[in-house]
Amino acid sequence: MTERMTTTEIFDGIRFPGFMHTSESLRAACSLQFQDTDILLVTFPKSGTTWMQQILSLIFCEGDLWPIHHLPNWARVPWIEHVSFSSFLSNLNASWPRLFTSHINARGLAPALMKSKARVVYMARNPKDVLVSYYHFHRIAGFLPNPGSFEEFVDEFLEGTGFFGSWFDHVKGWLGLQKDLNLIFITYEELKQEPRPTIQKLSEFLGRTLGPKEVDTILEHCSFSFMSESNMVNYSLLGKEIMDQSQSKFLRKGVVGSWKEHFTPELDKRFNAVYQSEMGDSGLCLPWHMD
Ligand code: PPS
Repeated sequence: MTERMTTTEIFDGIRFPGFMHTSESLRAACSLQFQDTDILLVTFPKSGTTWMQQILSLIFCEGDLWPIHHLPNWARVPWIEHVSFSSFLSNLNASWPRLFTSHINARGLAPALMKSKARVVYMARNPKDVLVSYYHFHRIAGFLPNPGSFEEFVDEFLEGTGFFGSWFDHVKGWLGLQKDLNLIFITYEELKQEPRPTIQKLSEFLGRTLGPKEVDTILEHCSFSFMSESNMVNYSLLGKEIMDQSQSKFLRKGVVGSWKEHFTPELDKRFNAVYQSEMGDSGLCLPWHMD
């Protein structure tokens, strides 16, 4: 199981951890036949993927919490590019729409998606918080290389040469397709600051009307405290060689703005300059303030 732990798979010029991906699994994801009823969660890593996987499961479980307590997130809302995707696919809950996850960029995945009316939930987060979360994740994930110094990691992030490619290309690619796809854009920050209306907006997009009690149940089971304790979403089911949470937890802080504890004024200036040149004239309406 751990034999590809240090393998890097390069696909379309982007590095992927070979432990979970092969060129075949990545190619299969990009040619998946989506159904109109499918729901695909797309994120750049560390943008709130697990949080949204939990929310999507809760929206469709209609009060039956068995899957929340007994099935790991990766089986409920599997990554389509994962080597084991086909076995997850055959075990999906038949009474839910097919719920999928992907970290692949729009260039790779949008052509297959456009052949259907599948709904896309694109979740994104302030890139400085993504970067900090990703840095800590590289320290605990056995299938990712040691991140080196924080400064080196910032450089790699800004160059877009890290695992899963460029955050800037990911966000610009997917949000640039808002008119072509059946897509809702949700931010980590709005979910944190206004969870109830954000979940209501999301469930309306997904065609589910939720009563206030259902929303209460969702809010309780997607809270940082509940998820931190739940083996089904906190990745404690994985062995230490895959994820060593003795140093830092997968659900680490779960806050907005923890980047401020890590960025020096010099790094911040460097980041802001690249952000401005990459996103400044993108024409996208992005909610993050970089200061
Ligand atoms: S991954 O590896 O790409 O699937 O990681 P991902 O799930 O996208 O991101 C992990 C970060 O999301 C935070 N998280 C949450 N924040 C608030 N509330 C809830 N319920 C929640 N669940 C997960 C998690 O703590 C990671 O962020 P950091 O900043 O590292 O704490």
